[in-house]
Amino acid sequence: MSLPRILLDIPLPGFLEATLAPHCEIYPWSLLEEPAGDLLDSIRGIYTYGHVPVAGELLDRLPNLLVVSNFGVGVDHVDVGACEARGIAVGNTPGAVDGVTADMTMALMLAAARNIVTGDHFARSPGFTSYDPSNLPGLEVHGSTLGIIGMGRIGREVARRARGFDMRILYHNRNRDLEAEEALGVEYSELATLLEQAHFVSLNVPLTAETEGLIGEQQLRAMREDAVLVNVARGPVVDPEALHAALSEGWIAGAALDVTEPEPLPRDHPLLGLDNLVLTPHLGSATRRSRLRMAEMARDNLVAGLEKSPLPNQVREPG
Ligand code: 8YV
Repeated sequence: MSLPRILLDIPLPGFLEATLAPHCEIYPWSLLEEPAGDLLDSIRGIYTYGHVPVAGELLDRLPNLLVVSNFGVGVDHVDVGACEARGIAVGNTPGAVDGVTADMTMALMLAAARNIVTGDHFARSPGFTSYDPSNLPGLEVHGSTLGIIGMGRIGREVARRARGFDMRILYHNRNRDLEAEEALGVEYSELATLLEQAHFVSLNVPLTAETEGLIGEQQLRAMREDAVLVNVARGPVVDPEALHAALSEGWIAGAALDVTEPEPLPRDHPLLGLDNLVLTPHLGSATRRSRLRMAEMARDNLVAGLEKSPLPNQVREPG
């Protein structure tokens, strides 16, 4: 019996492709350049890895699509409503990325606060000739105030870690989370108060119409001058022009971004010239174990969708 056919947005590394190969026949995204016809009609699944938009017009070209399986938790690139309207199931990988993304949040916060990247460059440079106690004074993480925006699964993991650093933890979320307050000792805060008080502001929200541009000029100006902004969520949550102004004019002390808008930033983007910015290339969930967990979950969603069974992790349009 022939295997169901799926489209893959960007080529997968071998160890990930091996998880899919027994279950489906994989076609490249470039297939969509072909005119409508039997091959496109035969596509039953989409596996997204590289964040390509999966929305209306594309879905119209694949009339027999059953499932969109996303390798990752954030499905901001998938029009879930349009899929639901066509009876197409959408799957993601919650849980697989929570701990690692929270680890990355802490790593970026510490890196920005303690000049890890600048310090590394300096320690390798000819300029480092002798120990100097006035070198690169940083900010203290322990005992300071952390503001977590988005108290979902990742936000909670960040809070758990921050408790080990004796931080006071404020959080802002669409809904107050009394259980998290009780379990993690976090304090609910209006966004304005959080921005005004936090030494570190961590963005842990999904990208939605509500969170796009959430941190712009007004919010950055409201932050403390010694504050650091950490974004492991999605680039468009932060306005990049406003962030550049904030960092170069000293409205805030620093930022650490694992995600940007656009991503990657153009090589001549002014943010790339700033020393008070730590930047990583979307490594939030980049550990080998987490990649494998994500691959297994994404495969299970894909296979279930191809069999017209309920997905183990199905995304639903809110409301
Ligand atoms: C993934 C992520 O690596 O899970 C997510 O939402 O942002 C990342 O951890 C990415 O989505 C893979 O394409």
